[in-house]
Amino acid sequence: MSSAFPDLQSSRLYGIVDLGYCAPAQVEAMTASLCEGGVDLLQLRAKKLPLQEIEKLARLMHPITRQYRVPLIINDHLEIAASIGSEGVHVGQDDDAVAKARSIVGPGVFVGKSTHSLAQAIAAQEEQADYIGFGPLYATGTKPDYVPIGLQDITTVHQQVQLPIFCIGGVNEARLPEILSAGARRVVVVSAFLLAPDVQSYVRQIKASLH
Ligand code: TZP
Ligand code: MG
Repeated sequence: MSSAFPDLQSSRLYGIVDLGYCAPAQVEAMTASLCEGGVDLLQLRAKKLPLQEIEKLARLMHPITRQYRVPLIINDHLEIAASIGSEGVHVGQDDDAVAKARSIVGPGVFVGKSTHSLAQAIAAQEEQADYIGFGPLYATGTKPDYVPIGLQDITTVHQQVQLPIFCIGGVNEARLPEILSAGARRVVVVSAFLLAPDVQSYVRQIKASLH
């Protein structure tokens, strides 16, 4: 990743432009609001759009994220990440392995991995992911088929995994105190950001609680 971007260690707040909540026509404005509010990382996640459309959205987002020095991370699509030159990619348990992803996007691009248990988090560390998502902590409509893992493993995962750990799944302002008390240091927020009446100020409030 270019040194023009802050490193992952200093990143606390991760936003996702999820096309389940945000129409393609809103992506540009949403990207700007999330960046202006203060996300440290931003992902493009579009489970149902054709590849060409996803690439178009990624190309729309990238100049904005770059301007804010926010690394752009592409979910699932390694070829799109490689073709637009995003700063990161994110893979799930059923996607390509970290090494395969790295071989496609190149050594300067970080590779994040979703994990849904302590064992998967440890395995992702062994696989040399650059960061992990850990959750879903709570039941969430953004990933409806997953059983929530709760808060009880957050302390242990931080003891056993040295990678940056982003706790995810149902994170919102009301729950943040208990998530942080359980030992989380970094979070991903999706629907609570994208559905907020004032996205920028909601992001700003969450960010303030993380530092
Ligand atoms: N991975 C685990 S939970 C989740 C993903 C992508 C969705 C999180 O979205 P939300 O809306 O913040 O619960
Ligand atoms: Mg995936």
